Amino acid sequence: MSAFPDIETLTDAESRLHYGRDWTRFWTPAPERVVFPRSTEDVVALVRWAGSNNRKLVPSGGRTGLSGGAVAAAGEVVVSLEKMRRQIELDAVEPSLTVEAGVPVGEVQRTAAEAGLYYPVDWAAAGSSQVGGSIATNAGGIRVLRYGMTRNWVRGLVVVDGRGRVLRLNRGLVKNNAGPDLCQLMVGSEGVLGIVTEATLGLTRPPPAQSVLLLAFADLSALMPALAALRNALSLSAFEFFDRRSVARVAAHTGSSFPLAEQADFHAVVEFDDPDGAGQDKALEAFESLVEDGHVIDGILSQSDAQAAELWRWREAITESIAPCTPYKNDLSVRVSRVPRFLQALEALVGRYYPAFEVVWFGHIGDGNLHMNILCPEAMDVADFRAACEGLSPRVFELVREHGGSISAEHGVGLLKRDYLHYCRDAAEIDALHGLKALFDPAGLLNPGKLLA
Ligand code: 2HG
Ligand code: ZN
Repeated sequence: MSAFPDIETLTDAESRLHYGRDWTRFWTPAPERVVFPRSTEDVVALVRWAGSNNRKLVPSGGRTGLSGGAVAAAGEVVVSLEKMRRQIELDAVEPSLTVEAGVPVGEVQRTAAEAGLYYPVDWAAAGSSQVGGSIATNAGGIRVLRYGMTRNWVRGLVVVDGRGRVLRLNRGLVKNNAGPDLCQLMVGSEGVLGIVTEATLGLTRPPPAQSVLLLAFADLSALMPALAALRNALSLSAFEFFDRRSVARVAAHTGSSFPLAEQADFHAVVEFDDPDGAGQDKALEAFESLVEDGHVIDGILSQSDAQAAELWRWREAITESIAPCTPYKNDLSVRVSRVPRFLQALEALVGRYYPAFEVVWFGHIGDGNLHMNILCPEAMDVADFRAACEGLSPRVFELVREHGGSISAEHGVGLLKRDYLHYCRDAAEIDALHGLKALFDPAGLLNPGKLLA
């Protein structure tokens, strides 16, 4: 036994509820306490204390996760990084920004913009999510098509592992082939190998002015030909699709009316470079030929930044619009070339097995990533709903396996998908993951029960 280090702590019921959960609502938060380290050394002290006092630690950022990765439902100690909010160094030559883990991702984006630079990883919750969490989950978002996931922008990390070691990984280097890359190993490791306390993030030049096309599709099979045609014609930064139910939910939530006259089952928001309006003619030409081919039935092209932002809202507001329905989330991916066949098979499966539920589809189809949200009927008990969804999940995941895909394209495994990991990772791989866990966290102090059973 050792004494608790001198670190700010909250134990009141409200704080334990607040910090003990993420955006998922399937578990009852029950942490023992919430602690707020202010330095890497504090985190080391906490890991050592946990090791000698038989405690488990749940690293916690902005808790905007959707897989229960930051849930503390079993008496754990929540380690909130939110007081570690220093921006350490902006290097305009690299260019890169080094920050503590609790800095919100939106603040990274703002700091970059103020310096005439750009941090391109972006998603609806970027403003409230934190750098450490975005790295632990390898957050993706709406511009992966052009810029990739968070991991593409991580140039260095400071991590405290489950042995209490401070690992200073890659130290901001662009090229570093001195052996395997432990820095990238930590990205997406969901807090089970170590707690990120500092990060160096690469920045880039901002994109030129951009415009947005909102399209209505004849049917699901029109999506991929449209993506291919628009990719040829324009310099795309996003191609995000959503279905008719998403539109209805966003309309009800925001009180806005959908700007297209033609109601369709599927839509996409397409963002492209449009310096000095040079993309407009090309976009119209591409749009017209998609209409001629019968793929697209209606569309609108933004004429100002404000209108582009309005069009984006139809995609970005989906998650918040459906949140009150306690959605059971599926975050699936297959290789882009396999998307059409996969979507067809999934559509048939959903029609057959989910007739009692409202299923909302949207996602980053250009990355092969589909979000399928099943909404809890108003009259149904949440526990019964979850059990019903879990009963059906194996059918969906079997399909994912058949198509060589992943059960978690970007939200991570956490608690929600842990028991399904074998649908996309084989026994040898899962065994290797357990080996990594034993190497970095032999006593199992960090984020127990997440990712690995
Ligand atoms: C998005 O793409 C996020 O908007 C959330 O990944 C997806 O709510 C979801 O299922
Ligand atoms: Zn997403």
